[in-house]
Amino acid sequence: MSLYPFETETREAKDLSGIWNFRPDSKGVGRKEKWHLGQWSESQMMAVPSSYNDVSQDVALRDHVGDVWYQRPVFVPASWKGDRVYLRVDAACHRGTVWLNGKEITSHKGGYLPFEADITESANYGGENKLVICVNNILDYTILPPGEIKTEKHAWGTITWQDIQHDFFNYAGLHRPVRLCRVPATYIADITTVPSVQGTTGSLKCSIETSGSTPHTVEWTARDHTGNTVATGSGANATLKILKARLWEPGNAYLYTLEAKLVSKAGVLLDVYRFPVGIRTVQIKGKRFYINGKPFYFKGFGKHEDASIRGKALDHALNVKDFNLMRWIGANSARTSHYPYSEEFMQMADRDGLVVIDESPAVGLQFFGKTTKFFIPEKGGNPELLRHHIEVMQDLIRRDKNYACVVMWSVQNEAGTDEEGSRPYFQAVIEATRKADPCKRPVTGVVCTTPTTDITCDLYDVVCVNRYHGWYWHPGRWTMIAPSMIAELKAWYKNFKKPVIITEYGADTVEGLHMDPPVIFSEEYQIKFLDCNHEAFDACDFVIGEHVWNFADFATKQGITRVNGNRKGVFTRERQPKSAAFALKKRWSDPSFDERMAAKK
Ligand code: GCB
Repeated sequence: MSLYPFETETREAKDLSGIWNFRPDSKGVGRKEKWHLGQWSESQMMAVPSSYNDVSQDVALRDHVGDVWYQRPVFVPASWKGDRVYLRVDAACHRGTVWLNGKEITSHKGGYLPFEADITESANYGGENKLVICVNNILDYTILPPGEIKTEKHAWGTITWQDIQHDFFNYAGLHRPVRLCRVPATYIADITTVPSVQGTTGSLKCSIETSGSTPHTVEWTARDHTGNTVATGSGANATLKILKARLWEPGNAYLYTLEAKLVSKAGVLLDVYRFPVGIRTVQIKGKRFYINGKPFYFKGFGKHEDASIRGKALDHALNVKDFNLMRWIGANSARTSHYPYSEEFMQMADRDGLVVIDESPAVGLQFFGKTTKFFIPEKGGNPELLRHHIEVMQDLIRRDKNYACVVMWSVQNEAGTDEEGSRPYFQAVIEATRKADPCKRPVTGVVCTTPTTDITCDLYDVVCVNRYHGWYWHPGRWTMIAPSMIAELKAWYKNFKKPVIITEYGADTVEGLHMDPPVIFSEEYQIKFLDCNHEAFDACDFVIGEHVWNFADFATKQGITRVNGNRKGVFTRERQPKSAAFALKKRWSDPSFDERMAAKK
């Protein structure tokens, strides 16, 4: 995977978003019948990017399990010959295989990270190319998130379905853009920046990976928002020093433009890449989390990439609305629960000053007493899962390492971290994560175990806990929330001596349902539930953050505990506020809130 395909004077990217030809492969015959040759006599229309599930009137497509096929013609300009040409697929959920002109050019496992195929040799320049992508949505125990295909035999027949252990609909398809890209034959393959601050000087330690045979030198320039050069450097590794640097701050982001140029010995520009970069520091000391040396209290949400009709697809209008709502309500942070979000989302967070906990797609590694079997290869577990998990963390960090908004990695959500085998498994994942990040950000994982049963939390820098007193435990009994939460939080701190973020607390709420005294599912209960939790958080000086579950209502699989999806949103799925939104806004927008949280005793 190379750099995000920003265009420059040496680089081009054609966004292939639009209507593609589409065929669900309900009988699983596509490969045998060579659908990859792209000679289709019939097909449906499909939007890219989109999940395919909710755009159809066909229940079989909504609940489809297996392959679907996408196809479209692609024109590769003759002028691109001699350069490096590649296809970039930003997200094929959950497995993608790509053919160009009938030849397989790449395949990839994992639905939330980009992958590429070099087509420099195989493209038909100055003419049409047949692009075919097969996307498979099957989840098993070798992929994140894990799942299982279940079969039940009855006298009247056999039924088969995809079983999942996570609480969001298994949307699938080409969820993010597909692009045709051109870079020079000798090009910038990757850039790594490590920011630091010394007094009023900001430093960016920059390093570059290049590819290609033309000998070259590297020139670096950092510019401010007016285009003024504020620092320069040269060489594959350089440290740029910006005097009187403006720092990237939560809610008050400042981004410099970093430019890297490859110049030939004869002084010819070979390649140039520019991207926005923020300077900030992150540190944990004792009970506090510091950004730029100031104590930071996380207030915000666990989110989802989810909306009606397009499912999990990138939607710029929706993202802008979400960022506006987060600012409106006074949120300063979010977790990319439960998978890496689009690069465009990360860029918006960087620009808007939204602090991000960047999470892997390891959700639902809960095997309910059978964890040993999955986590320990010697006991029959599949080593493929751990290998894939480590690879996903490495790819995520390669993709997101330069974003100032990312202040912590989350390696998992609610794994069975009280079961034998989970410790060596996560020890390996955490170690690989720390090793992969050049910026050495803190690492966490989100637990739902108890302070006495968890066997992994000492491995993390921050204890992140999902807790639902007054909802899953003692639903409706809100008077119990504050005392039971305080007792539990204190036990987490006593046992692990790390700052604590409550990464999930929330109550399903049907907008328009009013009950006084408060009763579960009513708007009044959501407010009461949040208030009682806040009373507990405010009483614990080691609590450094609160992320309400969830920002907005979202789709789940069908089940008797979900009435039209998960309704714990503070906003509806259409992004309208429930009453709790106004209560949260009052708490989080209070000018003294951040100061009070920072000074908690
Ligand atoms: C959790 C999960 C989240 C669910 C939530 C709920 O603990 O992390 O994915 O949606 O609970 O509402 O049940």
